[in-house]
Amino acid sequence: MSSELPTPGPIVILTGAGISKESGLDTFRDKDGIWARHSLEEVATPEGFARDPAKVHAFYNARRRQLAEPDLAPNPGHLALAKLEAEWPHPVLVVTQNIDNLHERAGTTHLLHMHGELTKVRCTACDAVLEWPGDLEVSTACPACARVGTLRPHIVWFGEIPLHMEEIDAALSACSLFLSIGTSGNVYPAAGFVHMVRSLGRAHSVELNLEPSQGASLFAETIHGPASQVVPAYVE
Ligand code: BJW
Repeated sequence: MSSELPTPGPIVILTGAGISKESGLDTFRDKDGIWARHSLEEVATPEGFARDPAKVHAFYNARRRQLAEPDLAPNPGHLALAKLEAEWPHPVLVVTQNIDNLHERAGTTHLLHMHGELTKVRCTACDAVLEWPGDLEVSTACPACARVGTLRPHIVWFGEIPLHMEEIDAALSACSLFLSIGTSGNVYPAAGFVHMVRSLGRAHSVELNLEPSQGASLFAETIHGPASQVVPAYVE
C-alpha cells in the first residue's frame, strides 16, 4: 500500500472466516457453512459443552486435524496482510475472529485471536492455557494440575466474553484505517467495531468481502470479491 492514503497511520484489520475460505476452511453462515451441518447451540455454547462434552471435543478435534493437513496453507490474502505489516511504517494490528493459525503461518506477528485458538486448550480448574496439536478427549488429564475432565477448547463460545477486548478497543480508537475482511458482520462485539471507528471520526473504514455484509452500509468504502484477489490488490 502506498503512503498516499489520506490519513497514513496505524491500521487495524478485522478478519473473519471468509479470508480462510480459499485455503479450504469453511465459513459459518454461507449455505455450505459450518452452521449448516452443526447445531450452533450444541457445539459453540458453554451450555452445549456442559451437556455433551464428547460431542464438542469431536467437533473441535476434527477441525484441529483439518488444520494439520499438509496441503492446508495461507492464501494470498493472508500473505498480503503479513507483507503490509512488514512494510507499513506505522503499527498494523490484525484482530481475527478465526481460530485457525493461517495468519501466523503467513508471517503476521501483531495478531490478536479474539475468539480463541484451535491449537490451544484451557483448564477450567487451574486456568492453564496449553498448546494442543492433537485430539482432546473428556478423559484427558490436565498436564498442569493433573485433574481429569477439566480441559476445554480455548475457544470463545456464544455468551462468553471475547479475548483482548481492552487492547482491541485501544487500537480501534487510535487507528487511521480500519479494514474488515471476510466477515458477515453477524456476531458482536466484532460487528460493532465499525460503529466505534465511525463514531470517533478519525479513521477511514473499508470492507473487503465476497459480497456486501450485514453492516456494509456503515463502511466508507466497500470492495467486493474473493479475499485472495481483493486483499492483495488493495494493500499492495
Ligand atoms: C468471503 C469469501 C472469500 C466467503 N473471500 N469473503 C442475542 C442472543 C444471544 C447472544 C447475543 C444476542 N445478541 C447479541 C449477542 C451476543 C453474541 C452475538 O453476537 N450473537 C449474534 C449471533 C446475535 N455474541 C457473543 O456471545 C460474543 N460474546 C459477547 O458478546 O460477550 C459480551 C461482551 C462483549 C465484549 C465485552 C464484554 C462483554 C461471543 C461470540 C463468540 C463467537 N464464536 C464463534 C464460534 C467459535 C469459533 C469457532 O468455533 O470457530 O466464532 S461463532 C462464529 O461466528 C465464529 C466466528 O468467529 C464468528 C463470526 O463469523 P464470521 O467470521 O463473520 O463468518 P461468517 O460465516 O458469518 O461470514 C463469512 C463471510 O465471508 C461472509 O460474509 C461471506 O460472504 C464471506 N466470504 N468466502 C472473501 N473467498
